[in-house]
Amino acid sequence: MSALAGQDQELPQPPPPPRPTLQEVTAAEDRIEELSDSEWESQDSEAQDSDTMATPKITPSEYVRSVTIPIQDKLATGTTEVQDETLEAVLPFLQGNPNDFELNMFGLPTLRKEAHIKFLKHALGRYPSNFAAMDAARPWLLYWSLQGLTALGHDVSEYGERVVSTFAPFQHPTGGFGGGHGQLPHLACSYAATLSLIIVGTPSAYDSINRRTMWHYLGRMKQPDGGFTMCPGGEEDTRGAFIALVIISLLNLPLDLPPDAPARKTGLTTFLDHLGDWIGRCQTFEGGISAAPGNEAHGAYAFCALGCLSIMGAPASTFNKYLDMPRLLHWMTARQSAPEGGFHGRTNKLVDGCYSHWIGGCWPLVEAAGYTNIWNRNALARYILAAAQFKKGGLVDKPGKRPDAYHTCYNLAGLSAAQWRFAYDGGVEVEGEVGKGDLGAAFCWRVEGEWEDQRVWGEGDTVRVVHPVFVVPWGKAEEARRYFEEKEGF
Ligand code: FPP
Ligand code: K
Ligand code: ZN
Repeated sequence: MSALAGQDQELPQPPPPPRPTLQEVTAAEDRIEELSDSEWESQDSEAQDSDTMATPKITPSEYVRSVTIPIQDKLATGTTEVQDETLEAVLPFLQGNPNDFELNMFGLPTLRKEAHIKFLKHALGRYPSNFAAMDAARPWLLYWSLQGLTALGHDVSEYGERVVSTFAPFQHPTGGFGGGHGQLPHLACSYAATLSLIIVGTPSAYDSINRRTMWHYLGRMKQPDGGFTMCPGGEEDTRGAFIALVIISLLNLPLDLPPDAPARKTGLTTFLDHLGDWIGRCQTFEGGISAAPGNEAHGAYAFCALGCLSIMGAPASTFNKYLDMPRLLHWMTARQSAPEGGFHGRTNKLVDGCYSHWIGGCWPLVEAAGYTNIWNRNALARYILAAAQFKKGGLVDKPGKRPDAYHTCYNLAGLSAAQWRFAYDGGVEVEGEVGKGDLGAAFCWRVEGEWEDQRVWGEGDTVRVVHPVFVVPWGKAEEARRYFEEKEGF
């Protein structure tokens, strides 16, 4: 199997890196914590006398503040054990440079673009037989690889024609895309296919999407309570709501439900009916957002919910209308792991590079709603550069894990959220601007520039701007929407 038709390459099988022990990592720290301030000082002068620099020139209390390890619960549980193991795996990469990467001017590993490009090009190639279980995820493998490559500044036009011909048989005669030829359509596949074709961005890529049948297919996913299912009879969750609006907005489909949409029987007439209220019902007691009303708040579903609201209208209006923002911000700020600096997806769970996007990508959206400067973008960039880069290329969940296209794509998208400053220009009318029709809100973003005042990434460590709502290269969403706005009807 291959993500992309017509290529013959072996997927690299790099060995996992050696894992340092917790003992090695924390031995010096334990010794520091056992010392009083005065003992510390005498140790320090002894060290200087013997002309070695065994301990840093700070007091224990300063040290504890500087590493910001949160207060630890004395009760040991499965949760605290895996958290300790995670710290054991991550700390050496934050404190040193176990992979001997080249360092930037801030002493952090540089973004190893060429190695990651090589990894993603391989990810577009052939897979070993055990990847057969991933067959229905081929659209995803293509999207993650293409999006990751563009974030790294790689020109993907060499793949354009093959992307179009690969997806052509995945499109179902009744609308939407499946995971392969002959498979039933599904919103996840339709999302990955649509974004991949929009990244290619040629007229033949655009025209390969049957917009009329897609509109009918999305109409069949709309539910009487306002949400969307992922396939007929499938889960109704915030992914469905986000994906439906991404596709309607990018392809400039009519906002009216098609005449054959079952939800019309219950009085609904447009894709937006009851949608904001349904998203609001997904906000939980913790303040975060879950897949569906009553579930546990989770980063990936929160991004989908905020992305959906960002397409429905200006974030400042839709977020404040449908969500309790102080509670949401409280939950979001608690998702940044300390001292790791990366994000985890839900309460009491582990830092993971993919949440660099699922949570990291929520920040530009809430910033567009007016809530700024309440997350640590440098800590995220540090986790990605120091802990999430695999030695032989590709990015990972956490040290000790193997790289894959998914974690490579979403670490890089999270790095874009950390590095780039956006402004939301809703209401500003510019001649020739796209997105003036229905669901045009996500076309009102502007790139202000890179964060410059405080940063830990060097010139070469900057990724290309990733669109904060559509998660495609900056400019590609606008080009697609313009193309479909200029088309008469379907
Ligand atoms: C839990 O996995 C994670 C999920 C159930 C989220 C999966 C959903 C996405 C990745 C979002 C998809 C988005 C779109 C646009 C379709 P886990 O329990 O292994 O991870 P955890 O311990 O980090 O929660
Ligand atoms: K995980
Ligand atoms: Zn992950």
